[in-house]
Amino acid sequence: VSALRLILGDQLSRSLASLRDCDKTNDLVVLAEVMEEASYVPHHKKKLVFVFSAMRHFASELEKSGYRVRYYKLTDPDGADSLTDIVETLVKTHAPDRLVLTAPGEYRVRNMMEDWRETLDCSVVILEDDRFIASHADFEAWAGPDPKSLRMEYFYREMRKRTGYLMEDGKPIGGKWNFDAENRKAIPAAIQPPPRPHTPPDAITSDIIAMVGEKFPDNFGDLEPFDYPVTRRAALHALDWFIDAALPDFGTYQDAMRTGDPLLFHSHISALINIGLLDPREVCEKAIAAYENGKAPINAVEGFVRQVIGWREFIRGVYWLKMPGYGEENALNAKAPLPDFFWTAETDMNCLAQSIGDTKRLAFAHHIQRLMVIGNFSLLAGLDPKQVQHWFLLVYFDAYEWVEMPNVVGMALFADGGFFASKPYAAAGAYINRMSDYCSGCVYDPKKRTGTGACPFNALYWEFLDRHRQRFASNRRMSVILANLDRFEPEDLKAIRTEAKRFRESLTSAYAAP
Ligand code: FAD
Ligand code: DLZ
Ligand code: SF4
Repeated sequence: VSALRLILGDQLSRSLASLRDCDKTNDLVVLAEVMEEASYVPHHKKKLVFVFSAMRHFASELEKSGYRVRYYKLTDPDGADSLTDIVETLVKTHAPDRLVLTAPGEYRVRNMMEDWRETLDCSVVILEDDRFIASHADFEAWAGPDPKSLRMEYFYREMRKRTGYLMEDGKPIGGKWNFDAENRKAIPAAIQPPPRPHTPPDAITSDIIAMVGEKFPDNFGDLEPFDYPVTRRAALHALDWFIDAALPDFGTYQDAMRTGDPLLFHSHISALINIGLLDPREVCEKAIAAYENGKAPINAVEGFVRQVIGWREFIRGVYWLKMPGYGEENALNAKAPLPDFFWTAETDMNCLAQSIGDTKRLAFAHHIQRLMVIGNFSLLAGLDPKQVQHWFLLVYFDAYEWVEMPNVVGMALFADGGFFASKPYAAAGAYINRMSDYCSGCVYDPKKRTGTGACPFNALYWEFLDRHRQRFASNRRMSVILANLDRFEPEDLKAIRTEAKRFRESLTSAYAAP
């Protein structure tokens, strides 16, 4: 063997840097299901099925294309517990000249690979993961030395210029960079999203479902029904469906939430991009083609492209800039343990029961459910950022630390003190009531601030602002909100404090995380 090429479970792209110059005759491509990766957090059962099945399908496609592939199943008797064990064994048996790798998404795995440089008896080559549009060096150059704060919007404009996406003569198409103001509508009951294509399990996926059921019975979430794309072909089919059927209304209803349907007009492709089955450039280019062909409006296409070349790339940049140590940040000194209902979805707060219920069922919830329901609750209730990160990393099938951590630490919890969020994403019941149908099915009244039947988000919201008043006083974007707080009568404020405290004390956290 000349080169050993280890492909990680989220590197399932034929265009991957470490496959590009592969010598099909002399090189050995390796993919390995290992317990260490399968259990660094107790992943949702559907996430495990998704990753393993996509890995097995990818390996089998490589084999069909003539690559020499060594695939380790989790249950193989000659398997190993960790990626380190796998490469150590293979280097001993095959004595390759070099181990060729594509840089991993996570810091933890990068450290592991750096250790291999010392411990393995062959050279270790780590190539840049150029499936991302901005390299680490690009992002660092844009951010400048030791930045105190960064804003996605400016990074996004650079990315638009660099890719030329939605640009004409150096200017943004449609006359402005951002059409977000048009993308905040609630969804009327009469509007039904078009039916999605199905991808029922094939024999490979069915085997894995049985294996995950057996080996991970106590992990969070429903194992079945499993209906996610696990091949490049099925991923492309899902993308094409989105572009044709859902993209036109994606922008308008991007922030809307509806009972029983967390997908609505969303693309549902985050996991497919993150694992490598779809490429971020191709998804943007297909969306832009739909705009150019008059099939989707600018607010939808710009909104979508911004998520992918803006937010996704920015979030990754922040992660690598702030690691190590980012996960430890706790600017608001939040210490409360995760309530049991995060695991059971059993709470009489309907918005949380629905959003966590969707998460349990599907290993998915859309952005506003994550940010403005579950994240917002975690922020207001002062939940420990480490526990919240752990939860978000294990429950979603698109979750890898590089994308989960900044979204939780920076966006949802303001635990980095506002490194990239100009103000906390805190909201009372009125926001959830405006953007969803959850409140009509809830025992609480979103319009009531305190007293019997009042929505708990309301007292929590005002008490949160009251608690952090000093910190937010110098934030210009918070001044109007704090001025409202100042108008409360002393007895109102007292009731808010008492009820928020009582509510927080009523939360139980006895359930052991899986
Ligand atoms: P769409 O709404 O259709 O958006 C299109 C694409 O844009 C997504 O597929 C995704 O690739 C990208 N994108 C959009 N927003 C973001 C963002 N904030 N960060 C990174 N990419 C983005 N996304 C993950 O991929 N993995 C995570 O672990 C994850 N954890 C999150 C945790 C919290 C607390 C929050 C608030 C957001 C998190 N997100 C995460 C971002 C976002 O919620 C999901 O990417 C999105 O819901 C996926 O659904 P979709 O594919 O239908 O997205
Ligand atoms: C998420 C995941 C899981 C569950 N299992 C594996 C695995 O068995 N083997 C593997 O190579 N990768 C797996 N992955 C993806 C890795 O965790 C991911 O590559 C790293 O977190 C780096 O982003
Ligand atoms: Fe959530 Fe409050 Fe609405 Fe109930 S009333 S669904 S708790 S926002």
